[in-house]
Amino acid sequence: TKFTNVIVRRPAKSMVEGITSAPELGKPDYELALKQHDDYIAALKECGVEVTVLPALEQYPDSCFVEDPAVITRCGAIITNPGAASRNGEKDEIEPAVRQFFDNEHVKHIVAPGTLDGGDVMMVGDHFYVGQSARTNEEGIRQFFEILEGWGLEGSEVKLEKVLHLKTGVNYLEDGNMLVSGEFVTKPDFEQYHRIEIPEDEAYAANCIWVNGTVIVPEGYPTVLKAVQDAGYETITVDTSEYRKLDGGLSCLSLRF
Ligand code: CIR
Repeated sequence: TKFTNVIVRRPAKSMVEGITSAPELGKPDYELALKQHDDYIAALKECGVEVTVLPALEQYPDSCFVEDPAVITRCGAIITNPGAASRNGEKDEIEPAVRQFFDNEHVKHIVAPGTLDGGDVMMVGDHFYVGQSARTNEEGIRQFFEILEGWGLEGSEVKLEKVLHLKTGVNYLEDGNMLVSGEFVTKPDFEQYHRIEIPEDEAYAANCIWVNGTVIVPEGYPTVLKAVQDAGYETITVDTSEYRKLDGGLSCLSLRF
C-alpha cells in the first residue's frame, strides 16, 4: 500500500456541539482545534501525500471527521449512509470531493435502510473488516460487501461490544502489525496478526495511522509511542486533545488513498 492523496475538512466552530460520549472532558477549544488541525495536515504532508483541504461546514458539527461519510479503496469509493441523524447529511457534502478523484463507475453508495460509518471499516490489504456498531447495521454491511465483491475485494464482519467504532480500538499498521486495545485484544478475528497490545490507560492511542511507512501517533501516550517505534516505524506525534473530547481520533480526521 502507498497513499498518494488525503482529504480532510476544517473543523467548524459548531464542533463544540458535536456528539460525545465523554462530556466530562469538556467542550473543545475551537482555536486550539484549528491549530491541531494545521499540525495534522503538516504531519500528513511530511509523509508524502497530497492533502485536499475542504472548507468547514457549520451545519454539521462533526463534519471534520471525514472518515465516516466515505470509504475509499484502491478500486473505488463508497459514499456511506452515516448512522447518526445529525451527521447523515455529511454524505452529500463529501461526495463532490470524492468525485474529483473517481469517475461515475467507481463511486457507489450505501442506501437506507442500510447504515454504515467509515470509522467501522478497517482495511488490511484487499480485506476489509467492518464493525457492526450503533452506527453500522447488518444491511449496511451486506451492501458494503456486495460492492467490494464487485471490485474483487472482500470483507468480514466484527461484532463490537463497547467502542463507538471499530477503529476506536483496533488499527492496522501494515507489515502484519496491528494495534489492539480492550475488547480487541482477545478477538479471534485478529489472531493471525502481530498484535501490539495497548494498555487500558492509553486506549485512546489505539487509533494511530500508518501513512507510507510512518505512523502518526497522538501526543501524550508514551507507552504506545515506544511500542510503535520498537516495531520499527518512524513516528510523528500530533496533539488531538480537542478531537478526543468528541470521541474522534487521528484516523477519523482524514480519508487516505
Ligand atoms: C461522532 O460521534 O460521530 C463524532 N463525534 C466522532 C466520530 C469519530 N469518527 C471515527 O471514529 N471515525
